[in-house]
Amino acid sequence: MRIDLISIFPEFFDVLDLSLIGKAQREDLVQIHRHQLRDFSFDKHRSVDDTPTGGGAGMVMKPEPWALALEHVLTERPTPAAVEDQTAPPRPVLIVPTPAGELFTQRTAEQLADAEHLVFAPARFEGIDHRLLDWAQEHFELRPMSIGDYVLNGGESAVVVMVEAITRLIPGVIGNPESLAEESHADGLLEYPVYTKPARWRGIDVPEILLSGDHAKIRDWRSAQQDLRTRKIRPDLWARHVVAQERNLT
Ligand code: 6GU
Repeated sequence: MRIDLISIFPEFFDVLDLSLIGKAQREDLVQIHRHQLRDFSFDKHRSVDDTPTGGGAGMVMKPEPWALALEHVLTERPTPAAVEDQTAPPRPVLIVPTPAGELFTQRTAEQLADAEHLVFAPARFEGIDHRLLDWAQEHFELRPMSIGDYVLNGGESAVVVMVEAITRLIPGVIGNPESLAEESHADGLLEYPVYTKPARWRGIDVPEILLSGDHAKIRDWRSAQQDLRTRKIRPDLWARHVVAQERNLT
C-alpha cells in the first residue's frame, strides 16, 4: 500500500516511523510519502491561506497549492498491475479529515486496508476552499472523514490515528493475526478484560475461572464480559449488536 500525506506540518508524521508502522515501512509492506504543502505555493511567502470569501473569522486554505500537490502525487503514483490487462487502475482514495466528515470506524479501517493507494489531505485554519473538493472528485475517490465528535486544531493528529488503524490491518504488519480477531470492535463489542501473572497481586486475585484450564468455560466467561462491558460503557454499540444478532437468527 502506498500512502501520501500532504500537510504544512509534514514533521507531524515522524511518529509513523516508530514501532509497528516504522517496521512495516522498513519491510516495504507500506510506503509512506510526506509532502510539504508550501512546496506547491509559489508566491513570495509561500502562503497557503487567504481570507474567507463572504467574511467571517479565521483563514481558508487556497485551492491551488492543494491541486498542485495532489497532481504531483498522481504523477508519482506507481503503475498498478491492472494496467497490463488494460483495465482502468482504481482511483486513489483521498481522505480529507474534517469534523464535518463521515465517522471513521473499525469498518472504515477494514475497508481502506484493501486500497492500493491512500492520500491524506489534512487542513489547518478553517478548512480548504470547497472548490478543491469538487475538482478532486474527478481524480480521486473522495472521503471526508471525522474521527469523532470533537474539534482538533488541524487534521494531522486525525491522520496519524487513521493511518495507524488502517495499516495495522495490512497482512504481515501485526505479528499475530489472531490478536486482530479478538480485540475491541472486531465483532462490534468491547474487548474482555485481560490479566497476567501473578495470580494474586497486591491482594487482588485474577478471576478464578481463568486458572481453571477449561477453555470452553473461559471462552463463555470472556464473551459474557464483553456483553456486560459493552452494555454498560457503550449502550449505542450494544443496541446495534442486538439488532444484528436478531437479524442473523431470522
Ligand atoms: Cl478528522 N479533523 C479535525 N480538524 N477535527 C476533528 C476531526 C478531524 N475529527 C474530529 N474532529
